[in-house]
Amino acid sequence: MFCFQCQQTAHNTGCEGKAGVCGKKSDTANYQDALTGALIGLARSAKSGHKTYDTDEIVIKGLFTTITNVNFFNDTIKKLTAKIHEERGKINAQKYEDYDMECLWNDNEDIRSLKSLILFGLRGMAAYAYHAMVLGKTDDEVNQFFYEGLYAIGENYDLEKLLSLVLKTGEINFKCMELLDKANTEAYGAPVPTTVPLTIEKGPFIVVSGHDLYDLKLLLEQTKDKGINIYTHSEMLPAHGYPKLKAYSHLKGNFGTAWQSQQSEFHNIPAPILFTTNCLMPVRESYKDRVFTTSVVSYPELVHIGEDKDFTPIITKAIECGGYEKEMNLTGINKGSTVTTGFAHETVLGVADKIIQAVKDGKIRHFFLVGGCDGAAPGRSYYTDFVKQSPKDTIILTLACGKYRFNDLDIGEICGLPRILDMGQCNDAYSAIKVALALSKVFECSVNDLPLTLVLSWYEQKAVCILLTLLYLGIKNIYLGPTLPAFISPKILSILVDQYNITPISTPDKDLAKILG
Ligand code: SF4
Ligand code: SF3
Repeated sequence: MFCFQCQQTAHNTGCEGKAGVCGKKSDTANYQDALTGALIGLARSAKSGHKTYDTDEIVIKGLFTTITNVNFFNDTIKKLTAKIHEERGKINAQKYEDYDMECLWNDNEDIRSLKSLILFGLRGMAAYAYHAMVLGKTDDEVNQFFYEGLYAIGENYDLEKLLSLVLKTGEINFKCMELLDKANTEAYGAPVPTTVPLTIEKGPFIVVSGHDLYDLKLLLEQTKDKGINIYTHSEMLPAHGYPKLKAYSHLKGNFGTAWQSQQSEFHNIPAPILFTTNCLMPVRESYKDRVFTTSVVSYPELVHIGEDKDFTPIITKAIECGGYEKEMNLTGINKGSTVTTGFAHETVLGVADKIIQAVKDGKIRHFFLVGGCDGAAPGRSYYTDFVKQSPKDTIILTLACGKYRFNDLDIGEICGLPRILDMGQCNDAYSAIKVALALSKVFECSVNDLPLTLVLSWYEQKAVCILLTLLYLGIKNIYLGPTLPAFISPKILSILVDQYNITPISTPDKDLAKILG
């Protein structure tokens, strides 16, 4: 096996040998490579063939399946690969070969670097396209680009051509995030500011993790009036801000913190957990009988909820487990008892006048977007310290699961606005970009000249596609950590540093001093 797609890759060079740091075994990694190679074969076939909606769906599912912490089950991966081969035959009578991923891993390091940026960006984007697709929203340009990008990985393109495709991945991902924003807000309403308790009430409950709001909605519907409470986990937290999800009175609060703490947080939990997407970690014995998967997530021996979305096994398990006997006052990592969410673009732009006035009056000196993935690396305490040390006249915009490092902190308000504004999941980077673009219009300057700095944390491939979107938009001076991606070669890094001044994080005080100068 060889895999270096995520931030925790071994020695920051690549996972090899018997298993990756995430627990993905070598045979699973090899099956995932075969699946990706088959997708490139399908893209070759689609070039002169006639792809259909089914083909798009297979491509999106295939890419999503290979994201870190999504799928650990060889059977599912092999079945999907067989389906890709079958589809290849359906759309084109001529047989196109699969691509051998070894060619990529052994390629010249700069070519490999750019192709990896494209491939990992496509994987991240596929997740967003999938969430939009289940809500009935697709976009031809987005779908078409999956084929263009995959095709390119199998070709001998030069650096220049690949670099332009890297930026195009960012451009198309922006469209894809816009599509998902539209799908989510049309289905569930525009998010509103919401305080979410971390207390777990007594009695049966179900914990829902991952990013898929549609799965959550279906489960809420199926558990209505059954005496079972529902708690979000990790990236599902922003669901509380959506009016049509909030309306379910048994959507009670949030359980636990970010994904990397699940093994200790789920240890002996008296309730089942549903994983709708990443990040699933190898499941421990102490809670193995209570983890359920659905959609593209799967793991050996766990019950998988299929396309009929009949959640009966989870409901039965919740009743059997019974929940806690008394209310549990759980807290966040900084001992806070509630967190807030729901500050998406509509809400923030709804108070734009107030924000603009506060900036003009000097009450808001600077905005920081401190967001992205969480993870287990010790260096990630940087983000907690950064927020704690940020001056009182600054606003922290945040999104994705990295916020669990600080979202339970009470760091005060400015002009009635909380200083920490949670804009949502990682895909809600779209909201942050919308707000930044709107502010740049008002202040008649470019986004790079706004009193705004992006301090990002990355882990998996959705963070890759978001980073590419920011680069495509010409956003400079991004602080990135906790480490730089292993798949970016020194030469490609120097291009990114020269053109975009991407800066590795150092220490909160040094970076704050530099930014606020
Ligand atoms: Fe290693 Fe990350 Fe790949 Fe897992 S996903 S095998 S941790 S690089
Ligand atoms: Fe987190 Fe896995 Fe990336 Fe959507 S849940 S951000 S790491």
